[in-house]
Amino acid sequence: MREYLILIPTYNERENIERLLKILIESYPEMDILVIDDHSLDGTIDVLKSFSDEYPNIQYIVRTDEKGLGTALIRGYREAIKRGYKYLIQMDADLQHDPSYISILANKLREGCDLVISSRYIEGGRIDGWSFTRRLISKCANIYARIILGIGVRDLTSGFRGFNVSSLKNIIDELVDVDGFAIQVETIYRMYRKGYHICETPFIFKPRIHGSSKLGISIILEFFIRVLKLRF
Ligand SMILES: Nc1nc2c(ncn2[C@@H]2O[C@H](COP(=O)(O)OP(=O)(O)OP(=O)(O)O)[C@@H](O)[C@H]2O)c(=O)[nH]1
Ligand SMILES: [Mg+2]
Repeated sequence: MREYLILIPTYNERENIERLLKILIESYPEMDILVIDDHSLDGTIDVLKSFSDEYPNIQYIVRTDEKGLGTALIRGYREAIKRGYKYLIQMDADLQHDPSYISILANKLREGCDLVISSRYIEGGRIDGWSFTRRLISKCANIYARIILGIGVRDLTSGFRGFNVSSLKNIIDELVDVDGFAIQVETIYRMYRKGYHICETPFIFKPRIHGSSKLGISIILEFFIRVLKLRF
């Protein structure tokens, strides 16, 4: 069994996932890749099939019974535990998460971080290409969660991160099924409560070129409610 699993959730990301998988194969041949797709209808699944036919280290799961980023990631975490990986790298498919940062995350995990977050809100990090409104939502979500939960982490919603799988194993049964990015803060909070070593490294978030965002009002609302429930 290999050490690293890269976990990527997808929903209608055909062009992006094709580009991303090509880069990952070139840059990180030693890592395995698992894509969790929620029955995309844009040809993403065809791309996944052809890559996994050609490269044995690329696998994918198409979910037909469930939908949503949160439960897709939880499924991926469970697979990483079941398959016995030591480290898990989680990233988006839409190329907003530059794969060159994976080596930094991997190093941090080796150095002893249980969870390492690619952070847009520490020195050296930033967001390129988001609208004012999108920035505002992200900023408010982070300030809100930091105050309510009392955690010092600056970027609680970043989906580009690395886990030590043995620590993930100790929180997996506490994770509540959520649809959207509330899962990102949920995992941080559970690990923080257990006293795990959480690190942040600076990261420049890139604009989305292909495909479209899946962020909607219900996912934003879910986040604000879920944070309250976590705390109280
Ligand atoms: N499996 C699965 N993946 C999803 C779902 N919703 C989003 N994703 C994936 O999760 C990642 C993040 O979703 P995005 O819509 O890009 O969210 P975001 O990056 O916060 O928002 P943008 O900056 O607007 O793109 C992408 O790889 C999506 O394809 C879903 O319901 N199921
Ligand atoms: Mg995105």
